[in-house]
Amino acid sequence: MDHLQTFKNKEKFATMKILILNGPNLNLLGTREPDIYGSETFESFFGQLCSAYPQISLEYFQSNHEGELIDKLHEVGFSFDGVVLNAGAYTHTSIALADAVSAIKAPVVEVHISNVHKREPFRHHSYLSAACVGSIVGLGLDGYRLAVEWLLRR
Ligand code: CA2
Repeated sequence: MDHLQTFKNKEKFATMKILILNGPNLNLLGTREPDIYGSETFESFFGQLCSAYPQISLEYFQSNHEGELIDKLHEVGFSFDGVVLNAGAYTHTSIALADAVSAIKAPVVEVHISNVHKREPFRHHSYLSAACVGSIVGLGLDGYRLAVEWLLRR
């Protein structure tokens, strides 16, 4: 029975596809403002994440353009098993991104590296939170890993 369960888990993980989607300016991670965002590049972190989860298919996409983020959500939203979304500053401005998250079938977990609630008031509101299954804020890059872990176990 144990063996069967392990086999079933492997089967499930083998087919799992998760997208990590980063918005504007997050391509600068590791190069500027290390006090807020840390000193690791996302590429380096993503390499470690892929090594930690060899049994699933992880894809990473970053764009500074709102429409490209929406297009990517449409592209994967009916075939992937989940999306981890850090929409950067579009979090606080974009009804269009919130509509895209609501429109797709894949569950979307919102992640913010910094604790937005400890920062300027304009960062306290997210248009995305209500459309997402949940949010992780202020835990640094580990928030992405925790979001992936949750998507795997749901
Ligand atoms: O804490 C987060 O993850 C944010 O989504 C980051 C956004 C900010 O607008 C949100 O309020 C919270 C900003 C991303 C900018 O990333 C940079 C990284 C390194 C250097 C400069 C900017």
